[in-house]
Amino acid sequence: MAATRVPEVAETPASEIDATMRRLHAGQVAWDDTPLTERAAVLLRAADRLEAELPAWCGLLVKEAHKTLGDCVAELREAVDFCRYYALQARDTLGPRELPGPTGESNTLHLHGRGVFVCISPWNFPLAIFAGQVVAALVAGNSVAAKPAEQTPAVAQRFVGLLHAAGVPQDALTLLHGPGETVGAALVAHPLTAGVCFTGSTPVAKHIQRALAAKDGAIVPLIAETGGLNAMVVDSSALPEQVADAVVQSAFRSAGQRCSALRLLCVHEGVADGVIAMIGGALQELAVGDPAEYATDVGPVIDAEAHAGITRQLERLDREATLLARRALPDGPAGAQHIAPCAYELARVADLRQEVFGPVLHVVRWGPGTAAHGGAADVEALVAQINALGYRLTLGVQTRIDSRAQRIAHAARVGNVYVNRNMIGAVVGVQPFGGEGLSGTGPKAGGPLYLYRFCAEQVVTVNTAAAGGNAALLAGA
Ligand code: UN1
Repeated sequence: MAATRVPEVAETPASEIDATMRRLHAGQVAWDDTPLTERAAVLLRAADRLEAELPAWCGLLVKEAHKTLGDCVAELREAVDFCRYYALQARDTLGPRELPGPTGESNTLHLHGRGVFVCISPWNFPLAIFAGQVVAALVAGNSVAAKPAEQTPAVAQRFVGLLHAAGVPQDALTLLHGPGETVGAALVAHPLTAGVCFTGSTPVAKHIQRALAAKDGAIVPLIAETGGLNAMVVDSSALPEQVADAVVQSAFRSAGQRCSALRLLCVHEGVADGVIAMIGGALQELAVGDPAEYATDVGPVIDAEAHAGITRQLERLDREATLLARRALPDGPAGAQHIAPCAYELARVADLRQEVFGPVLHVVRWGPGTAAHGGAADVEALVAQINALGYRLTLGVQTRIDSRAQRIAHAARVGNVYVNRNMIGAVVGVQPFGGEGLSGTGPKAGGPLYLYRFCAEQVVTVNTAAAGGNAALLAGA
């Protein structure tokens, strides 16, 4: 399937960026003064519209992001959930709050928008992550300069149109198109930028952090959600069928193009052969093909550049690792931009050095018999090796021993642990999502702390005794 962009959009000229930021800066004041209930109502209207337009959104997501229909429906659901969750969170938690203190004064905590928030979002969730960032920043009282991924401008454009129609003022939200290196960098460096929310690669997040640190004038917060080298720990008590199902969902769904996806399956040596054989069998059953076909499990990767990059990484794996299984690709155009789902065995956890953002699973064995060549002798050593990878996003655990699952979860330095299930598709509100270390800065999207990071806090302390005294004097006068 060809990587068509629908429609071609022009890059925002450098000369327009400054004027746009000034307009958004001016517009933020009125938007922040709009009652919280009204800002929340805008998000609720947007959620209703999104839901009503499900077929059109699925059509656009398939066309522009090559998502399977199942992924499109899940993505729309997530976007709707973000709008409703942040609307209700904002109403419940962002209003003024009296802080009890000594008598004779009142103390009130007010939360305001920080100013112009720059939201930079990825192509792998062009609707859900784009929407989540933008509506969180807006409902907190910020104006937003939104820069979507270059690969998915039309989804972003349609969503911004929907938000404007739902009541977001033109001067509170603008879309800017173009590469991160030019448009993204100019937005981050702009003096009026009051915060940056970024989802994408770890190197780009670090680049943004350095650029923010180099700015004069203010210390600007960054919310970042980046990559992962996500592992699943399988012990000898795990249910093999459950493991195979969880692995296939976590490693190959969305063609592996999720930061939460499983990259490293760590399977106990006692059950490894059986589990690997079962995964190899399941791999052959995956329907690889046209994402617009209802039955397709694995569609193409996003574009030719991604395809070429993953292909290079696979050439390295062919040299350095052992191929365990590979699903043959369909012939012809349907297979043109697909990566064949596959699994490779590595000797050690530390041999996994980079995230392969595609349907590529790495497998290592652990247990006493593997220690001689650097394997982990026990589960504690295994978790220490996984922690040493430095990414701290998701972890899967497959065991029938509850206390072991709890011990692993406690020792693992990751943001989201999934026990005896797949490890993707965090549900907004109940599974706040995000990591630390090389995986990001938090707070977790879809969680109770997220909106606060978009807010500036102000405490107003009033000497009420003085006011009361004055009032009493005046009354007596
Ligand atoms: C990403 O892939 O960039 O839980 C993050 C999940 C998604 C992850 C999105 N919410 O699978």
